Amino acid sequence: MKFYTVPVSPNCRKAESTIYHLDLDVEIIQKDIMSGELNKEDYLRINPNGMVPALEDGEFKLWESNAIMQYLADKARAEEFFPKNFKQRMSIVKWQFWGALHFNRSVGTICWETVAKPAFGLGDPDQSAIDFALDGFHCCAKILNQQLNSTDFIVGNSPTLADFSVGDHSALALNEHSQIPLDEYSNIKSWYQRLEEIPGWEKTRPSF
Ligand SMILES: N[C@@H](CCC(=O)N[C@@H](CS)C(=O)NCC(=O)O)C(=O)O
Repeated sequence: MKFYTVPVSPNCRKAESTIYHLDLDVEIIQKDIMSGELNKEDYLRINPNGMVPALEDGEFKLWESNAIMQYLADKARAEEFFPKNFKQRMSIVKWQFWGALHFNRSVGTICWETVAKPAFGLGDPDQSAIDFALDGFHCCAKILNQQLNSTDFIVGNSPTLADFSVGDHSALALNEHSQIPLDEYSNIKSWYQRLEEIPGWEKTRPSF
């Protein structure tokens, strides 16, 4: 299999970490967003969106990070990480959708404005965008913080795809410049820190 990725991207991080966590034999291919290579014909044949991550397994091509993660977990027969039991599996899928559609929209905006944009030299944080995202963050954070009240990870006491998907911004959110109010949500903060200690996750930590 071949996996196309870029550094720092949370969408790439969660899928690439799944490869390392499950010890899968996959060729990692680093792409460069700024060079325009994602919009060249040969890459658009792999992902017509011109985005990373993407996966090739022979003739089969897959994009969308959460779909890639599910594919990889089933390939690895990772029963604990992505169980076959239908209700357990759907409990994980539910959190993957929630992460993509709700929680990480807010977290992503705040991390982009406060950590990534300045680190890439792309200008100062836009405080109005941050404030708007903070409202969304508080709504979602209450739910996640409550979920993490009695377990170390989102679905039980060991990591699953739910944690890798919902936690994809962990390093940026824990960054000293991030304006994410993690001190108000201690369960989320310690869960993010717990994620950062998982070897396969740690391996893809951004350099800032
Ligand atoms: N929903 C997609 C989002 C992928 C995405 O936004 N990828 C970004 C990097 S984080 C990208 O490739 N951006 C390149 C561009 O927009 O030109 C997924 O989960 O895979």
